[in-house]
Amino acid sequence: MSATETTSGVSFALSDEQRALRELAREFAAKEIRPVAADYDERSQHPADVIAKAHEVGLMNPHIPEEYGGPGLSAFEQILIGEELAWGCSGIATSIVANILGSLPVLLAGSDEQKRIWLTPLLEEPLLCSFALTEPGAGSDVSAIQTTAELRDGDYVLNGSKMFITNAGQAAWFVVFASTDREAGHRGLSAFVVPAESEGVVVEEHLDKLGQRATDTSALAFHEVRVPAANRLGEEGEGFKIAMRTLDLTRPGTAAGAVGVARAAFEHAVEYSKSRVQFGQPIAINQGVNFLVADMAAEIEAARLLTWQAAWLIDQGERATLQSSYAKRFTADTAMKVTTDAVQIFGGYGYMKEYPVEKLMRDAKLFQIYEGTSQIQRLVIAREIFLPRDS
Ligand code: COS
Repeated sequence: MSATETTSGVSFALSDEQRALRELAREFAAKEIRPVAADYDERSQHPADVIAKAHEVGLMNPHIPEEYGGPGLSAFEQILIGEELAWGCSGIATSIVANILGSLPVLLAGSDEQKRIWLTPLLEEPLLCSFALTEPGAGSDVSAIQTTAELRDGDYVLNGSKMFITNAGQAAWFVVFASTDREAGHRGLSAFVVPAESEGVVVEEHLDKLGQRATDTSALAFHEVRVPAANRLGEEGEGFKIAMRTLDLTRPGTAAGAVGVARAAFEHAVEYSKSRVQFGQPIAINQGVNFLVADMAAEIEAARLLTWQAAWLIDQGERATLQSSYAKRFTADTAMKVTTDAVQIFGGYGYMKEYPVEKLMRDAKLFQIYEGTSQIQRLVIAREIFLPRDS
């Protein structure tokens, strides 16, 4: 498909099962997430109890296939859930859906045995796993990873540090990307499953963030950490591609989260503009306000459709690098714009913690940064246009 070719054969109709799934997630977000969101945000507290409830009702690990004990939901069904959870609170939602990011490398590159060892327990109890890619000096530039994995007496020995790792302080295991061949650049990166309890693994600090504060984001260090060779995912040197293929699949989920945040801000803005009276009439009457709301509505709709398209393509078994980056870029920037405009509509009240929209604006900012900044998405899109890859 070319960069501007619209997909054909798309149906916007949800099946009864998909409607029920969305309703389950919506109700969960309304009853279990929204009432506690401000408190978790204020305390920057990991939402262990909400995660346990999400696990209990089957909203965690939707991507794990039935043969490993999971529900095996499609990418499209996963994003239906993702939008609703983030509508509740994107900080809490990120804590829940980060298991998808953490475990996808195992699903993509692991052997059948590795999948049974690492994925099945995630279904049995609310265990967390983390995707440990980013480093203090290697964020956008994944090929600059400095963590090393050296083969010694049949084990790999890991040394290095990781930064901004979601759920790192809570995870049972990490997928760590490390260099097995420094000379080979990105072709020298490999991926390993590292149990959190391994000797030499240090969760360094819980980082204090602007938004999505309910998500635990921590730094990690590895000091002479021995990892059995059986924990390597795929072959040596395949780590970079495993990371890229993972991000192709997770970016639509992140995009759905951005849509959920934008939708929440939109709903608050509409309600407020109908009830706030200035100059003797609701401010919704003013074109200056209702044009803002009209743009919000249209952009959220476009953002959702791009997200649905990316997920749909994945479900067709197609490579969705381009469409995932379209969705991630557009939804993140839309969430930032919509939440900023919602604060504007609330005026002085919008800037106050007492009202919900300042949190949404803080939360939205992270969508333009994590899982590849909006600039990296543009870079991916431009490369797909000018230098398309075959696989
Ligand atoms: N799927 C499969 N393979 C891919 C791929 C993809 N989506 N994207 C790139 N590759 C392959 C390329 O084909 C190339 O293969 P060869 O080694 O066979 O030539 C290799 O990977 C290197 O690709 P490229 O030259 O494009 O790599 P760059 O170092 O220029 O980096 C970007 C590419 C910038 C896109 C990548 O580093 C990136 O995505 N950065 C952002 C990382 C990110 O999202 N971090 C957030 C942390 S996770 S919360």
